[in-house]
Amino acid sequence: MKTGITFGTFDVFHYGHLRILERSRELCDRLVVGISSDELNFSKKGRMPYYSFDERSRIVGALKCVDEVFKEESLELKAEYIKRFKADVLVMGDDWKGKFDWVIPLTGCAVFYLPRTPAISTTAIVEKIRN
Ligand code: C2G
Repeated sequence: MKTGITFGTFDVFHYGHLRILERSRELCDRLVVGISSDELNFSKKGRMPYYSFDERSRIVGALKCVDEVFKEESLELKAEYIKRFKADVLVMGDDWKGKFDWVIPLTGCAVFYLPRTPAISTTAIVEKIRN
């Protein structure tokens, strides 16, 4: 049983989020997703998410390709999370390319960075709605 793990805020859920989760699930038998806490999002992006942690974790947790969700409190705890869920593969969008290779020697977990889905982002969606 190969366990995959990925992380994100998944705010204002969109197609790019869906595609990374579906492609992550193709690389494993069971997919666990760390949903950034509201506070972690604030530290990453300088603002609170539009959707609360509860809403974001409920939306992602409802997806057929996702088996379990949990709260991601810090980017630095990745090795602990990988060990907690016994993940064999970490999958992230390639905007993070190389940023999480440090977990490999600590966990033996493989790391894949997959191409981002072009031309879609939470920021762009919010801007479009605003205008
Ligand atoms: N993503 C994508 N294509 C997009 C937008 C996002 O493939 N058009 C991917 C990102 O690369 C990431 C995932 O979707 O792998 C979640 O994106 P965000 O919600 O923006 O999460 P992020 O801020 O990248 O947080 O510990 C890592 C962080 O929690 C990741």
